[in-house]
Amino acid sequence: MTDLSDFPITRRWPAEHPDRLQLYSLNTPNGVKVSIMLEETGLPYEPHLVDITKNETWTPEFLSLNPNGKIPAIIDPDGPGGRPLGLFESGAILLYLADKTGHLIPSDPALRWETVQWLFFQMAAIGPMFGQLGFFNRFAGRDYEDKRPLQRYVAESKRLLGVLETRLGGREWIMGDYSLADVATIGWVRNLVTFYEARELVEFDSLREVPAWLERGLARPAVQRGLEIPKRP
Ligand SMILES: N[C@@H](CCC(=O)N[C@@H](CS)C(=O)NCC(=O)O)C(=O)O
Repeated sequence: MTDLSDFPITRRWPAEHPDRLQLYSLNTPNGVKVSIMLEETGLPYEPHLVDITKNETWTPEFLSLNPNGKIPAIIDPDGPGGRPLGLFESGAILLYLADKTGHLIPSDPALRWETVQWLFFQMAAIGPMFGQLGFFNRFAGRDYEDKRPLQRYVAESKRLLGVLETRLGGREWIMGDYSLADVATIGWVRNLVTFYEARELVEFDSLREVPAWLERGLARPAVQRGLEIPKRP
């Protein structure tokens, strides 16, 4: 049986099945990227709920796996060379899982890089900008008198949705075929128009391609399962 005792995180979140990939996460837009990916690939895994509302990512055990104190993070007991590998940053984890399983990334080198490019677009633009919009529209920033930060993130989020809208013209998915770029982006767009209550603010319904793409994504059984893993308490 695989021994994960070298990973202090397993003391707080013990592995019942140490031979399976260990997922430390919560079903936030960043968290669900990995659970959707795992559900899509069919790789056996054991999810552990890390409650960010209780600051559990800032415990020494969690920080031992991700010094940046953020979900999601994984340990793959069967990493490179058959040795356990710990990994954080959702984009890195998606690429790792795609390479490991041969799923959701094209093998053609040019198409592979194009997919990586759209993954980075989500990581560097969609996630941070939508996240700030959420803060200023739905959470603590909502009470700020100065509305300029909110306006800035609304404008930038609308612009980014426009980029996605253009890209999806004539394509069913971001890369044509379903890929990890869609896996990375679906949860964020869904969150923007639901949890962050920004549907009207960003004039989502004036778009054609993005809402249809979101609907296609949300219809996938693996996406539906992944969005609930690990479920908020
Ligand atoms: N760039 C990171 C961002 C991860 C991230 O921001 N995670 C949030 C939840 S969506 C978190 O763990 N927040 C807890 C906190 O900051 O206390 C990734 O993509 O993995």
